[in-house]
Amino acid sequence: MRVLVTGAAGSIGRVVVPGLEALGHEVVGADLLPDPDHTERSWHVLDAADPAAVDEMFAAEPLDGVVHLAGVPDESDLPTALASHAHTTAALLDAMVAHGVRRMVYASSNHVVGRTPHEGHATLGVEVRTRPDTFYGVGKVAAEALLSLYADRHGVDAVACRIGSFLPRPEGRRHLATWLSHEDGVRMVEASLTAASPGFAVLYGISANTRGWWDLEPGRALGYEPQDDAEQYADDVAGDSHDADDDRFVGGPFAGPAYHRPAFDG
Ligand code: 15L
Repeated sequence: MRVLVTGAAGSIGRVVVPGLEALGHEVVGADLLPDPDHTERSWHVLDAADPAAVDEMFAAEPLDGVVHLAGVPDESDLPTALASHAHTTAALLDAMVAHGVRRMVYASSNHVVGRTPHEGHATLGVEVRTRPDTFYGVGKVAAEALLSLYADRHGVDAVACRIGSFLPRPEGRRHLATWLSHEDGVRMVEASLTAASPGFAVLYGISANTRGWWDLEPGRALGYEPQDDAEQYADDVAGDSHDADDDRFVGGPFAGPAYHRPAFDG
């Protein structure tokens, strides 16, 4: 497939872009920054929240799908979160409809349900109430709602991947449940890109962690079969570096008071 990857220079993009290329896909990169690899691949330096710039890019590039990774990967004020996650998604979806592109894979986040108490290792399904822990999570919920709207209105196939902790290896106790390995991340994106007619679908982008509390079946139904398990690092991660909020809510520290702030900072 010929795939646009937004946020291609970001922490996930730098793994997913070469991963998709290794699987035989042709990647068109888009980011606020130039191609960090200085390759020959097609690349657009733009803000994905700018509808005119996004439409111009689609007019120039024949595409089979979009992997939307762009977005501020941390908490911000509400206007920034909505521009970063909802406006970018809407601009891309409008361009997809205008230019006949049928598939979006979206980097959503576990923080859309981050304020859910996880109560030990009870499995959390994708059908639970969205329960964001931050304005970051609110922005991701809004983006997921846009995917649903465009799937219903325009028949776009749109897969929201609620990514956990995308890291080379777990760095703390919470990550034993939330880790998404780099290799599984590429598997997740590839499966979401190529699954037959998913319509609007949601999955948890998490590895097959022994201590995970996520229902991985919705991902498996789309062909995402995670291979890695954070448990192999259990002896290495610090056991006492997290406060009580880490233990109560699936969003970990994002759900704690350190992240409380007014919606409008300015
Ligand atoms: C995310 O969605 C964030 O982008 C990242 O900064 C981490 O907080 C990650 O989730 C996580 O939950 O570990």
